[in-house]
Amino acid sequence: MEQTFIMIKPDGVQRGLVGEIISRFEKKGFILKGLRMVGVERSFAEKHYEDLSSKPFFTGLVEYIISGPVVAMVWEGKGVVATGRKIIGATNPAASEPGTIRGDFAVEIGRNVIHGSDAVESAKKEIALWFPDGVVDWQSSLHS
Ligand code: DAT
Ligand code: MG
Repeated sequence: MEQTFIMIKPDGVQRGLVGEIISRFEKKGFILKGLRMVGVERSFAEKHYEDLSSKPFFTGLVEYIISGPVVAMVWEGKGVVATGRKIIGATNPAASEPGTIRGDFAVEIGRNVIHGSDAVESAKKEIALWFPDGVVDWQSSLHS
């Protein structure tokens, strides 16, 4: 089953949006398979964002991600990578539709609350980076 990597960034944690964000993914019907609160090291943040290392905003982005704990998650479900990106909204909150997480809770592109993998391949890479020991392989027992 498809999985994606979702991270609530330091501003999302500090603004008390952890429950709201988890709730949106849960209510949609996606399944939480991994959850960790982490204080990220600089080198780890640089690795996570290595594809953006040539961008002018890279240093500021890394500073932001290491400025406080983040909540790292693995969510599972049909089409969860693409649908997760829709739930999150456009990168720049000025362009994120109302009803999306960034559209509802963010203003600044440099404080956009949440990260979500942009493709199935990058999701696999990011899950392996953030959850090197794997995730919990549980199935619902609601239906016996
Ligand atoms: P996304 O997080 O939507 O996948 P991305 O991978 O292109 O976006 O960039 C990663 C993060 O970098 C993004 O969430 C916020 C920051 N960022 C992107 N473009 C930026 C820009 N032009 N100025 C400042 N920060 C930017
Ligand atoms: Mg991205």
